[in-house]
Amino acid sequence: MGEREIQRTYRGRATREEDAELDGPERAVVAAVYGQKDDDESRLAEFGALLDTAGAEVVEVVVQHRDRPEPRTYLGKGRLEELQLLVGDLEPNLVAVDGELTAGQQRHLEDRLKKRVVDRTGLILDIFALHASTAEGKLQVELAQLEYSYSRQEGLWQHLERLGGGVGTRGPGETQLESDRRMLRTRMGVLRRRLADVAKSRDVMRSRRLASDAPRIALAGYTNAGKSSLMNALTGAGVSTADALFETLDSTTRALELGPHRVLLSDTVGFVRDLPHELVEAFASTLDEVRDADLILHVADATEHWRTRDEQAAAVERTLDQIGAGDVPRLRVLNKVDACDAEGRADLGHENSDAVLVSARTGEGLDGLRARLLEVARGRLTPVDVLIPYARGELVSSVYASGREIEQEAEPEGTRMRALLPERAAAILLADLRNGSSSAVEHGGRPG
Ligand SMILES: Nc1nc2c(ncn2[C@@H]2O[C@H](COP(=O)(O)OP(=O)(O)OP(=O)(O)O)[C@@H](O)[C@H]2O)c(=O)[nH]1
Ligand SMILES: [Mg+2]
Repeated sequence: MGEREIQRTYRGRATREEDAELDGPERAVVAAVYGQKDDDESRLAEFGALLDTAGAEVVEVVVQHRDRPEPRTYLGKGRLEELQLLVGDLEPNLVAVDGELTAGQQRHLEDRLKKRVVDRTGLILDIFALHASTAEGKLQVELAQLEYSYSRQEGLWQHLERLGGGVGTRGPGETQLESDRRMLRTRMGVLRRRLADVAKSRDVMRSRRLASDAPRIALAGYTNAGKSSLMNALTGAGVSTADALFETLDSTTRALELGPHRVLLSDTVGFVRDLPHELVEAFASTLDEVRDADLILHVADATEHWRTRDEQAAAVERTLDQIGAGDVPRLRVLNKVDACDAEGRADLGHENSDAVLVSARTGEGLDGLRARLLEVARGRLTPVDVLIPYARGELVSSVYASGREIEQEAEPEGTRMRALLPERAAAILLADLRNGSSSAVEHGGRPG
């Protein structure tokens, strides 16, 4: 099967350039069912930002508060009538639903409103399609989109089956559905195999990184928190940043030198509330960097209201659990403090006593962050303090080969060396010394 451009979920255009050629953004009416009243504002703001990133502006909003959506129609009767009137009045390009629609609900709404209806998962997939730039990213997005369509078709299929077969369900419609599903399955199989191949070649690089002694540190957090900006501020990596959601899809890893130490810093895709599970699965291998990290820098946006930040942090933690990174140690980083006033900063300090406050924009707090990362790098090394007999000069070279913070001093019986060594190198050095002249070995106690 030939390569094909990934399709955006709710329209055929595939690039930002093509979007820009249109006259302005598409106009969207938003509909949502929310459980609690008090977080409408932050939820709608976030959904608006998602739409904005996808190239649409919100012209009107209809929110209903209830525990769960109406099974068949999503909104209740009254609200749906209201929405229908609004849509008739405003003539938007689409209706965007901040929630997950079943295949049946989506069809019902589209039939009723005579407009394109996009749900939250569809919208997020759309943004991923828009931002995917590497071959791997494109494969991952296409796989996620197909899985999404596939599960919707299953819904449709069950719907037909529930009708019990017989008049109106037989014939080409049914066959078409089956052959569509077979095609989807075949294509998904191809994509999975290709992704496995890409992952294999990436594994070679990854295992090289795993073999290196440098601690691996992953930036993770809510989308738009400033992870890539922080990556750039620390390493000068030149990763693209923007006031857009899911600007980053592919992982980037750079070395960060901290005096005599170095760590490997990785920037990855951001998370969001209710991140479609299709995407989490499709991006699983990209998220290896996070799962295998020695430390996760959980970056959060200090300018958000604390309640929103708490919810975002909870969503990030859930996703980290989902990808198997639940046990990796965390360091909280609150970014964008330059945009907080004095009072806001004081509150941040009280609320998050062990978080590091930084600004990727002004560089404020980055020294403190570097100091924390330095601690991590030092903490992974084993301090040694040894006396190496003059006859065994090769051991002095071996300390220089992998040691950090090395101190050397000539003593009557040999060379005194204090250093921080990777655990394995320390074990080998001590064993070598023991084999040669066992009396020379001492160990423990930090140099300096
Ligand atoms: N005021 C202020 N804005 C910042 C700071 N850091 C990042 N930003 C802005 O926040 C927006 C998002 O920054 P990114 O670095 O792209 O965020 P990200 O977390 O990588 O986002 P995704 O890759 O989309 O998940 C951009 O508009 C940045 O200019 C900061 O320290 N202060
Ligand atoms: Mg980014």
